[in-house]
Amino acid sequence: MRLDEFLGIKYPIMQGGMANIATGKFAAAVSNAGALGIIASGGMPAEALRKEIQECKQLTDKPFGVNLMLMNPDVENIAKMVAEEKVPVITTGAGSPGRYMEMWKASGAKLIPVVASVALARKLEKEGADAVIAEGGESGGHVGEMTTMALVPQVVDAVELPVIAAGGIADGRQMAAAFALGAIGVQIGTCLLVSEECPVHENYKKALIKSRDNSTIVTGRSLGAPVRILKNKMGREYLKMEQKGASKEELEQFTLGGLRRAVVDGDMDMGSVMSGQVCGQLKEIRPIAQILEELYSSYQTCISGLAKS
Ligand code: TUI
Repeated sequence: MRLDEFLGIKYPIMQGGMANIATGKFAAAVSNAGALGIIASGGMPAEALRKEIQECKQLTDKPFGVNLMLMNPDVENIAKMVAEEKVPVITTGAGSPGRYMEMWKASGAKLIPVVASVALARKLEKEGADAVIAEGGESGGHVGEMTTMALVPQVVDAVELPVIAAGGIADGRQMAAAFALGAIGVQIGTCLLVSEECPVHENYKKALIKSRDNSTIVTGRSLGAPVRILKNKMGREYLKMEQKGASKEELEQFTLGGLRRAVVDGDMDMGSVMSGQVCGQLKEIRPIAQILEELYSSYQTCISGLAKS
């Protein structure tokens, strides 16, 4: 079954979490345009996230989801609250959601954790996941070690569950490749950052459009929490600090509030401008509906071209 049938939506496309960016309003806009919109919890407390969920419910009658960042300090309360709010789809990132799965299943939600390894996919299948998102390290933000190309088919072979591919997908060729690897659909993030509806600062969108294939770097490897961002002054200084063996506290202090500086203040020098490696493909700011329509129609053109050759 394809992701569009599985979720009851128009396209086999879902939106990635995107902390501090994917509000209830943004997720509703994505859902209204035919993909699955996802509200990101990021570092938000439970009650602030509840407001976003309620706003999303008012703005769309289509399915939507919530992404739980498992490193969130308020994760216990958030886990309970999303069950209370009967959110239709729950995705998770940056850890294993095993301990919450029973409670979420009882609320009727579809559970779709993000995995960056075969081992976690297998574990979550046993614990009751409905599908998994296999996310390669081409993606933005918190990343795993494996590439989408290597990870997706290995997860597809290891579990019976439907697999959604993520990381490195921004056009129809990449979407066709995801299906060729055995995925039932795709999760996209970076290419939606340059949508008209995306609430990031204009400087963020402009920086993405100016960027190239090799414009991203990964910081935080020494802490075991690698994060892909656009290369800037902060990223370069961070890597230097890591090379000099800076402590966890020093590094965390240095990036504290970095995502807000980028998203809200538009500080492209000292902000954490999270982005996937597809940034070099982004050329203009367009409405979400147009981005999705073009992604899907170019995917169809691509697969029909393959059939002829
Ligand atoms: O979670 C993400 N991407 C994210 S989270 C995030 S929030 C943030 N904000 C500021 C600084 C740092 C992060 C930004 N981007 N993607 C899903 C993902 N999950 N990628 C990798 C993983 C992952 C990694 C290890 C999942 C599980 C895991 O191990 C768990 C285990 O127990 O094996």
